[in-house]
Amino acid sequence: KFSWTAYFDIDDIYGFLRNMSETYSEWSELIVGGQSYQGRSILGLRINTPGSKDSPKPVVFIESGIHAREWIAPATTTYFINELLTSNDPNITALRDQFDWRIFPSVNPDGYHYSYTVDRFWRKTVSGFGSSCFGADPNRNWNYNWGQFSSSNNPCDYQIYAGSQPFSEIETRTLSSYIENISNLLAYISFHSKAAMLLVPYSDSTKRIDNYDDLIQVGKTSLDYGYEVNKKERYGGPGTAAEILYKASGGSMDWVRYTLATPLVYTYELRGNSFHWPPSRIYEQGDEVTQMMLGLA
Ligand code: 0X9
Ligand code: ZN
Repeated sequence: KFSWTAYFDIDDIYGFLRNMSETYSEWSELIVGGQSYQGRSILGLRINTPGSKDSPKPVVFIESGIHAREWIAPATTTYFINELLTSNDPNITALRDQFDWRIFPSVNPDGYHYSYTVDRFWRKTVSGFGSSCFGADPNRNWNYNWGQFSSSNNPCDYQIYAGSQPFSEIETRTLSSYIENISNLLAYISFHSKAAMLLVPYSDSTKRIDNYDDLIQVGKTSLDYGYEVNKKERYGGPGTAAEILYKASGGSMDWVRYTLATPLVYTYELRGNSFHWPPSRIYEQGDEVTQMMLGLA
């Protein structure tokens, strides 16, 4: 039985999505954002309450779990889906009705399963599984300034191998083409852990993008809302990864911003003092993210 008191493997997460799409079929549908190396679908949920056919709503895209070991991200994302579909809080029902949500709890499903069953700290995809070194960092593999910063060209690098070329990984290649075909994309949000900070594009440059001030202002409001849950430690930022974390190239958010000129693009680094943040923390993180999404909206 699916819950937020434990971490679940990919089949259970996908089972939850199927279940929700059946229970709330008027408001939601299963969507396939791409494919994985081992033949899994990148499954997500579209949440779009009726009445929007005539006047399309702005799309908010959530990409979560691109790094396999950051389990709090998929757990928080399913928590948020559950809030959107089941809450009676008028703020949250308004949030649900206001946007056309595309939410993908685990965009690296093979890596997540490998982390769940074999190697807890696995971060990459599992492409080329069977050879002595396999997998690439899917957040170094997107086709914008590929291979520049915090990127390795060594397939044996456990963390930041950027892949043999941009979009060498089927996950990033298929997901990027799904994203390109979305019209009306207002916001692209990526969930990672565990730096507890809010990042804005670009990650490999301190140069400020044209709506930087707006992004920071909206981001601050999002963090203020989140603070009401934890009330002790603030998230760092908002700021660029280049300024407040480290420079990194080939990430999804930079590609989305550069290629699609999406107005609102953020990476939320969720909390944790280890990639294995105890499951007892899922509720708090889920509530915090729900508030942060309200702040953003
Ligand atoms: O290094 C990363 O990919 C992210 N940090 S993590 O510890 N979760 O691995 C930071 C991502 C910053 N954003 C982009 N590079 N697009
Ligand atoms: Zn990450």
